[in-house]
Amino acid sequence: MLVSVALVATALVAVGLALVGRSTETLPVADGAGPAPAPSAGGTPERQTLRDLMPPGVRIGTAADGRGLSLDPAYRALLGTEFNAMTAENAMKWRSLEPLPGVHAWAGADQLVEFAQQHGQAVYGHTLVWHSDVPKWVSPDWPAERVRAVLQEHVTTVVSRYRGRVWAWDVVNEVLDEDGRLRDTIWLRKLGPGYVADAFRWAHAADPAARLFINDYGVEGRTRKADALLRLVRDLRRAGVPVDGVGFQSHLRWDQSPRDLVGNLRRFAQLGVSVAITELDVRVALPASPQKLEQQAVLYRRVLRACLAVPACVSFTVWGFTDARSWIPGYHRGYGAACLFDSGLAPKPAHNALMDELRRQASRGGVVPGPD
Ligand code: 9MR
Repeated sequence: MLVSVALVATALVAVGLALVGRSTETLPVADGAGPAPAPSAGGTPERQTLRDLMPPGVRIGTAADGRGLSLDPAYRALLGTEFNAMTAENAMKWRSLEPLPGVHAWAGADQLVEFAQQHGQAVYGHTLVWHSDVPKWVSPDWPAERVRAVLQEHVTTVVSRYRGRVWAWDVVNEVLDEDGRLRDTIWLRKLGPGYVADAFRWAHAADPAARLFINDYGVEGRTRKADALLRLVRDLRRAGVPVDGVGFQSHLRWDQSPRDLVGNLRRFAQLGVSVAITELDVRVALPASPQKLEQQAVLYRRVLRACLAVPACVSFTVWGFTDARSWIPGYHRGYGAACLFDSGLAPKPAHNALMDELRRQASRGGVVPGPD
């Protein structure tokens, strides 16, 4: 019975999306995964999951953590059933992949890619060029040519290794500072602003089929930084640089909603790129209370609605799904409880809100009108 409900809901979503004009591109999963499981395959007979209800053409992803995957069967089970996409939270960062020059440590990233293959999940690669997590052996004292050579080698090696198994890459991450200027990094200092375009060209050469994203935070609403990102993407596209998409990280606070999420996503889409919610979490000031978790749920729902309202939005990814393994308490003192599941892996109001939103949209045959 529940299976047929899920199938009907899925069909209704398909109709709804046809009405709003979303392209229903086939979702490639990691190579070798075989056909993606049937819509209800992720859920137990008793419980539908996000993955069961997500409309075709939009992936539901999460950042994944290698430790959780190796050590915690309950974590593995939820990861495999709730999501049809995953991003390596840390395992594909340069410092993780190449601890010594030319010496690669692929095991952590490979483990995630294999898990994704086994569970019909697409892999979102994160991240090739970033100012953080650069291996210590890369020296700012090197001449520019040497810096350029190791960066190109890194991008080419990593993208080539996962060619056909990673559907999209964050090629450059957080290249803008808070004022919207190119961030002062080793890459900008040594290579000049052209490093951004070069990184996309190197990645494209290594895997012409991968979707190539620029990813940043603080750009979800109409901010000055978002204006600057829009100009940067427009200029790159005009110059023929293979930028396919823009990632909106969306590390939000429970009491602050970005301004005009839908309008902001739309203006990027008008440049001809895909857009994606890439790292959503909504932290609350501790201690959490039922009221704060309800407000948090409103924000999760609002971001999902914004993505579903914009046909160019191809994925909706949360930055970890359980409070037990979130980065927030370690980085934002006094905050936590940012995820869809609590530390005992029980669904929180935010998870219920996403499920409810997906069901409502399916039953109404498309995007529900109203404020974002
Ligand atoms: O969640 C990640 C945390 O475990 C790492 O210690 C940290 C540094 O590598 O990166 C965190 O993830 C970041 C992501 O890679 C880029 N956008 C911001 C994320 C949160 O800081």
